[in-house]
Amino acid sequence: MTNILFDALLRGHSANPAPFLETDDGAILTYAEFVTLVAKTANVLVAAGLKPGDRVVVQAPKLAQTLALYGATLQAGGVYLPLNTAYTADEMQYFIGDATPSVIVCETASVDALSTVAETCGARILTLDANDRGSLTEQIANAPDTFQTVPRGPEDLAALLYTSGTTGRSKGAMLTHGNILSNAEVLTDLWQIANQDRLIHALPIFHTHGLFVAMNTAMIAGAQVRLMQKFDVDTVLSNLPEATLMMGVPTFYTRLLSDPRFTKQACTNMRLFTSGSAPLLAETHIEFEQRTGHRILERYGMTETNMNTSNPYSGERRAGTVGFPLPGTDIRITAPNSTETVLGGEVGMIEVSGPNVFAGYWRMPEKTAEELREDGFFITGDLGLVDTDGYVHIVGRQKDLIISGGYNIYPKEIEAVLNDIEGVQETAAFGVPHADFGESVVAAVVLESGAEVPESVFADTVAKKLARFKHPRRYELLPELPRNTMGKVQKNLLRDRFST
Ligand code: MLC
Ligand code: AMP
Repeated sequence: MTNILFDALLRGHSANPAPFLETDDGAILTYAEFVTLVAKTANVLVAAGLKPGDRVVVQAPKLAQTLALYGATLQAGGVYLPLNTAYTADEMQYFIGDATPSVIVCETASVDALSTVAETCGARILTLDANDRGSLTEQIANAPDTFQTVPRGPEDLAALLYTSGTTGRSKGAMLTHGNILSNAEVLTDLWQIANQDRLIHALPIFHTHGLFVAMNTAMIAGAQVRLMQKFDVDTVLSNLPEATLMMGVPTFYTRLLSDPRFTKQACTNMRLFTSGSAPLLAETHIEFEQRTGHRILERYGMTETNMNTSNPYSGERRAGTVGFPLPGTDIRITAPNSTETVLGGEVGMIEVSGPNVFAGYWRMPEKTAEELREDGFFITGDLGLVDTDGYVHIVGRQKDLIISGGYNIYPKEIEAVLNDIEGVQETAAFGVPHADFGESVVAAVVLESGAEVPESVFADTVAKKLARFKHPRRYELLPELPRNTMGKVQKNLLRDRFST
């Protein structure tokens, strides 16, 4: 019996002695050792109560063991649900309550905050700390090192990745084995990833980019991965000479360019730099080529759809574009609120269909129906056009979303927290240009007449509820918010006024 994603990623590596993961402490795990670690981990998850189809919530440091949790969940037929390590207890409680996992893996320091919600949904908590210790590691030491892989087909769920809503609550995007595998195979082939590759992996492993795009393609190809705790210019520079491949968000590349040690000589072995998750400025693309001789390959994706488009590996990588639809993926550009496609070259809504497109939102059929059309096209919320040469350009976003350093921040979430503060009448969160993160968050606040609220109250309240990367970096007190004749807040005016 087959388990299509697990088989493609790991089955062929059970006796592969080649190095797979090299961590910051210099430790190297071979593919064969990793497959054994995955099997042991799967035994622990099953002993903790995991059954096929159950969710495994993971909020854990970036370790080889954390990646083994991903492999083990797949092998045991579970649904992997990774969460940002920056999320607060409030945020975590929502995700756990919504996903009702049977196993939660978190750091020891988070156990108290999560135990009530875990109990409510009947989940067992296992711990995994940054030093690779905790109850998970202890149980793995005594676990059997083989595991009978649970069969899974293309329609079975493999992962649940939360993405915030432009209105209301975060939604879990249901990704099937077929979605994830098809996309990983296409990218491995298109970008010619092979076992001679050595990948600089500085992305977090709780999002599509670092987990699926980077790790799945590496595993399919049998490539080596230099797994870095986080993006750090010094660590990347010292590892560049042996590397062939790097995947990053634009902030990685602007930070590298601001260091004079980042030169053509530093990249002599490099074969490919890819960028995505946020717009790469054409000027960064051009400066990068002048400095290194490499043209960054920009691609476009999202949590619900995996990757949609990519600039070519061999043809022209065009600055300011995200390239062509991936093989098997269709892109259409539609007129506002319709399925009619616009005339060639005109701007409209980017819609995507193909085997990469998710199966819908977890337990939210109405939201699924709003965004996933009956003919299989997903309404991305991104505005774009296809030029006469077939390159897709993203020109804006219809969805109210801020992308900061590659992380998505939904203004609605910030506004809801601020609006609850006593004395606050209304608020509007919006993004302004930021040299390092691309965009950063500003909140405009209107107080009730006569109310006085010190700024520290805004910052403290937000800090209790929301992950640090979502916090407004500035608060602006206004007598009222600018609105159009329909009463809608004109965030573009706020953006223009406060972009300095
Ligand atoms: C960290 N901080 C951020 C931030 N990251 N604030 C806003 N936006 C971010 N992205 C906070 C820190 O908590 C810190 O708070 C302060 O900002 C400065 O931290 P730093 O040391 O400069 O940040 P650093 O740790 O270096 O992180 C920056 C980063 C990281 C860009 C390296 O954010 C990152 O790895 N981003 C990648 C995100 C990603 O993988 N996205 C893919 C999503 S998938 P304080 O308290 O010190 O002020 C997707 C689909 C697709 O979108 O197409 O790929
Ligand atoms: P997420 O929901 O976190 O997966 O983020 C997906 C969003 O990131 C997309 O809908 C786009 O708005 C944005 N995005 C991803 N890649 C690119 C890119 N190359 N250029 C511009 N925006 C991008």
